[in-house]
Amino acid sequence: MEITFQQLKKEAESQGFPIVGIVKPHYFTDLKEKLVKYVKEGYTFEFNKKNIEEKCDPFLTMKSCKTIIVLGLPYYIESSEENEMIPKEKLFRGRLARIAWGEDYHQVFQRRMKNLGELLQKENPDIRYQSYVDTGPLVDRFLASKAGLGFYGYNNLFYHLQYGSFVFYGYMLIDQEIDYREIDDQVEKIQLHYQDFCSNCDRCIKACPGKAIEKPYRLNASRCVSGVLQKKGILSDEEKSIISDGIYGCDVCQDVCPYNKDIEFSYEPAFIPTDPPAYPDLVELLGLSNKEFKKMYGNNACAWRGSRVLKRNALIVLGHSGNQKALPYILPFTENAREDLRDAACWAVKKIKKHIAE
Ligand code: B12
Ligand code: SF4
Ligand code: SF4
Repeated sequence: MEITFQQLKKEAESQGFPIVGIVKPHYFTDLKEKLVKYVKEGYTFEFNKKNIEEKCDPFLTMKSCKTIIVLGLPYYIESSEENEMIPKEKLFRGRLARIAWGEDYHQVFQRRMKNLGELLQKENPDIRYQSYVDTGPLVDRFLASKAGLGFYGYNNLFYHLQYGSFVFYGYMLIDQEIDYREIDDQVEKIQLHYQDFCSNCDRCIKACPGKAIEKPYRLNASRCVSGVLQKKGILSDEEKSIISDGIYGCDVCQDVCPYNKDIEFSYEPAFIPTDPPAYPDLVELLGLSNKEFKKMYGNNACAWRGSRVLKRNALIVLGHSGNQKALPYILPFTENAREDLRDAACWAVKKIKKHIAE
């Protein structure tokens, strides 16, 4: 029995996905052009070197694919002191970007996509599906734009008209057609992704701490704080200088954007920060054993890079504080066996001493 778009929307909403769209799979020639241009201009990133053909041809992932279901999960939680997202005192606290508030969105997505897949199979036991979020073979934002779910901002983020840019996207490839006639009214919206919604605005470009938005729609990932904080090993002094209080992710280009004012909040309980809080205690983080780190941070989106990267970032943030009271917590790391931690600690000590001397 053929599934209708309305049915799909209802099922997806029942699984906590308020944003649903569909894309008819085909070879994405327009994406290919963009990716080839990206590579020619040198805008590649370590996560970005996967096979271009795989990104442009959904049939290489699922030969029998008939529909791509695009799902969006808004994550802009209202901040308030009551839910302890705002620190009572800011001394020696770092900041997690909103992508790392609460439970890891990859886990939330995968669980819900599995439930949705099973619901679809209840109606049609023959359906086969493959689901992905963030780390899949296709390009999440490109699919969202193809499904007519919103538009691109100059900051490279994809905007939903109701929920702004604070939305995660994932997708499911299924081997069954959905009645496309029902989304004919979206056809016009599908063209949205090529329109310029930002003309006369450059707030994100100006506010970006790493000057990573080199021109509209073009992100230099090697200068993006979010990318720098994920890097392993020793960071250059220039990289250290663009980190302020962030230990994972950066929200600056989204926070300054007028399209993110008055957006609908996400009431998603999974994304309310608990342990770790949105502003983790850096001294506590530096003292965690691997086992304790796993317990506290294991279900958070920032955990995949491991405790060493976060501890290195915490040392750099302490350095930026310029506060000599942080020295007793940093100094032991200047003799750490790990070169990256030693380097970050020595840099932080120098930074604080310079601050005191000024
Ligand atoms: C690698 C990666 C990163 C890297 C590099 C990003 C990059 N090079 O663009 C780093 C670590 C820096 C990063 C940072 C962030 N990321 Co990231 N990242 C990814 C990932 C895994 C792959 C991106 C990719 O392959 N890009 C390839 C390029 C070609 O595609 P694209 O990024 O969609 O770029 C589009 C635009 O450039 C646009 N475009 C290009 N030219 C033109 C011209 C015109 C005229 C127009 C209109 C559009 C346009 O078309 C491209 C195709 O869709 C995706 C998940 C995924 N698998 O897709 C998440 C993803 C893009 N990231 C996401 C998020 C949330 C972030 C951060 C906000 C996290 C944070 N708070 O720190 C920052 C934002 C940085 C920013 N300003 O974009 C979300 C974005 C959601 C959204 N609403 O847009 C995604 C989709 C993850 C998810 N599944 O939800 N990320
Ligand atoms: S996430 Fe931060 S560093 Fe990256 S582009 Fe946006 S403002 Fe710049
Ligand atoms: S801040 Fe301005 S230029 Fe940047 S994405 Fe928002 S509207 Fe576009």
